[in-house]
Amino acid sequence: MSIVWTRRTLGGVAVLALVGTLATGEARAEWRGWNIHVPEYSVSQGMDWFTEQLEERTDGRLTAKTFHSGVLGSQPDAIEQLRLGGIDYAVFNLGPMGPTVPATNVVSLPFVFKSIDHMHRAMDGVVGDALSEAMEEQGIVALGWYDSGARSFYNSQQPVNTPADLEGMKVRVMNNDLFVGMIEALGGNATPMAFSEVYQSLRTGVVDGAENNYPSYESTGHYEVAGYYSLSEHLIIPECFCVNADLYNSLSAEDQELVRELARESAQMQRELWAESSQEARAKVEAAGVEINEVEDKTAFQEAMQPVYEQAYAQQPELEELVVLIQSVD
Ligand code: GTR
Repeated sequence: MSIVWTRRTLGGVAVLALVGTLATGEARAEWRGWNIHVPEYSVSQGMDWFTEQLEERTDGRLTAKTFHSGVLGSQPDAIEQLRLGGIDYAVFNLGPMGPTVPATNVVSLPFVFKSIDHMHRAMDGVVGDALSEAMEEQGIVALGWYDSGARSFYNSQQPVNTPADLEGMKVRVMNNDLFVGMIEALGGNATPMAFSEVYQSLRTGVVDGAENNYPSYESTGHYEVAGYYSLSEHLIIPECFCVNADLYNSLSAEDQELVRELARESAQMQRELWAESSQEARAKVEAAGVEINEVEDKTAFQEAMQPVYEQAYAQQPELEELVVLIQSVD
């Protein structure tokens, strides 16, 4: 048993309490959380609510601090850090989770969900359960599913209406070969790159475009340097509130339940904020002069991206069953 000092507030007065970490052994006094987004982002707000509640509901026995804006490193690195215990909890997009937990690749297949609501129903049910199990085998406990809307293409050159408009274009993708295949299937050149590097790369022409949802397009300032946003909505990828498995398993059954409940509630709250913030972000980029276009014929993109499924099934046959599982959800 190790002894640690934690601070807690009683009736507004800060007091120091001496507590033993008991079964938690080496666990940090204050959990350390990774987040890629700026503090105003819906994901950040959900995580902040979680940390406040955790401290309040345990009278300061459990405390956590979230480091926003990616200051603890890139997402692929943070996923590894979370498995090793250098980071205790995080909200990750499942896109870059694929190299670590291959089953999660299923949600990175283009047009795999019918809608954002369909994604929520699937993740809150059988699909979420199957992916949680696969993640747990890699030391990651998924406690709740956050929203990340739908991702669309944007670039500095021209509106994208058909796959041919992406031909020869240099497009930044998240770190996962699946997305490289996706851009290649459309005739573009894919560049996997950390989120934090995209702004400069767009500005200097290292890449011509990227793809993301409205809130990320807006909060990163990408709209300032890539003014064409085309509503292809080709990817709907959920995000997970994840905790390091050793830490989670070291908690009492009651604390596990509390942490799970708070993560779920924070996800619920974030989903509501998401819907609002997407509209706000759209209004903001439009007001700044971004040209937004609907993509009339999404089937053309769906058909052009079909090879992504074939390649993925060839490499990971179990994905086919997971796709069927998604399709079994109404
Ligand atoms: C955002 C997502 C981030 C990150 C980013 C990216 O939509 O919330 O976690 O994955 O996209 O494109 O790297």
